[in-house]
Amino acid sequence: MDEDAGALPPKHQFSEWYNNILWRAEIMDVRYPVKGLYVWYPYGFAIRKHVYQRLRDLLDRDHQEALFPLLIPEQEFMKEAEHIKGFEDEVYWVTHGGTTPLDVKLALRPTSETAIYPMYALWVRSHADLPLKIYQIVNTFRYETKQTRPLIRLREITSFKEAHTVHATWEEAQQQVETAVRLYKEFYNGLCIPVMISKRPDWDKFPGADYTIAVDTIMPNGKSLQIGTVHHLGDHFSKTFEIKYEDASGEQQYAQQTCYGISERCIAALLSVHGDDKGLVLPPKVAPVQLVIVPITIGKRHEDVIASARSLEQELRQAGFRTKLDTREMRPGAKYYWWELRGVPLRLELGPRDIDAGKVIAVKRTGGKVSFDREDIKSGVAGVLAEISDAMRQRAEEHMKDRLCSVISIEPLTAALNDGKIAVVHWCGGRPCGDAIEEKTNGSILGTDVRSAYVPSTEGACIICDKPGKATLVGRVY
Ligand code: 5CA
Repeated sequence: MDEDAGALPPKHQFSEWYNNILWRAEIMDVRYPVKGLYVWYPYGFAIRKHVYQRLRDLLDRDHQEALFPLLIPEQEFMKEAEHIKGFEDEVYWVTHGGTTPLDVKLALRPTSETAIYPMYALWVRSHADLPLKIYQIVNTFRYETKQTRPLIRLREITSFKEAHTVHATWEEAQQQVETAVRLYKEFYNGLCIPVMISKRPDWDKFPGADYTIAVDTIMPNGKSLQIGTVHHLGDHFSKTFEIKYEDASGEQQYAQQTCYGISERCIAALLSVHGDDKGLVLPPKVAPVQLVIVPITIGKRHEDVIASARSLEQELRQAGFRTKLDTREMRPGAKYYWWELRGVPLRLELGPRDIDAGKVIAVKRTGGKVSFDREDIKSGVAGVLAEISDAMRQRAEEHMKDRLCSVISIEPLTAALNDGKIAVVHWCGGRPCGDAIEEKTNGSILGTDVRSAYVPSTEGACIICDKPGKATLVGRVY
């Protein structure tokens, strides 16, 4: 790593900060020679591992994990009309096996409905097979034409968690949509990332869905980032793929379906929402290293300090904390800088005087120092890590609140978006007014039916036509 390449740009220069933090903290290497494809460094991958483990744990409560093929035969991919329309410009096709042209072209999955649902047609037989709730975590490919960005808009999405559920009735599928939204809220709460949940306008729903509920967060530059979506698919796909079940009275019925996905955008949000001018700030629950011990060794006490630090490391590891003892031959200050950049939540400093006094000094990545009695180190550390999580969550929520505003006419709306805000307006729900809002402000309608503690679900006159309208989020988006 090029450690001499100057300082990290300040966080308020967000795009430079983001591009820098990715290589400086060894998250992604962007030098892979294919546009939109990036390489996970080991440290970035370790963050991913902890984040995705949390996602798995949440899903494993009542979903089953499975794995479907990457390649989808053309005739399956082409079955659902809306779905094809939505994805036709984004699909990579495999046309040859070696030098032999394939009889049937194969799509690299952009998402897996058309890989999974032909199998669901075989698996679902009777109402006793329902509900069926399966997920997989895979790579997917989308030939994105908007600007690609690491972790945010990829052509190979490496960490696509997609869940696909099958239900007997539309209402049960609707219930599942709500359950999935709650699950995503819990996931992001664990990452201390505040979210806005809303119903996307019809023209922005998933191709082939009845409706789409989106989970967005606000990035430091004021743009909103869609970090998860939940789709009610109705019977669009079950009719195309013949997913039918025999109901209690022996009748054949088309099933009702949902699907919901999260990608490595959750990591982009994690790094961006919490980071600061010194680098990353990772929530303890997903930090690959939760505690770093930096021994302060001076002169004769070297051996003694290292021995104490080792025993401290061992004790904390045994207690289940992801602990790292940094014995490299570097100045302590350089080590502090190194671990701060990488977002380690708590640094423990141990010098001869601390050892003699039976103390350990702890420095929080979120600011502030505490001194622990060596004997109470385990409970002390656990308490401080919990405090760090709370402080991070609170700080992120304050940021979100600061970014939200209410607006009742179009000029102030444009001004608010220019100012990096996400605005709540009233909108009648009609496409012409929606288009007018988007064109006049160069923004996007995120959605209606907003579920956020900071957005009152009021009604009022549409910002364009004055007819009755619902609270609607508008912002600039990634
Ligand atoms: N089959 C459904 C649910 S799994 C689906 O594909 N939905 S999606 O198109 O909305 O994608 C799910 C989530 O993946 C999105 O909400 C977004 O957060 C993320 N995502 C979509 N495209 C990309 C991309 N090119 N790069 C990174 N993440 C992406």
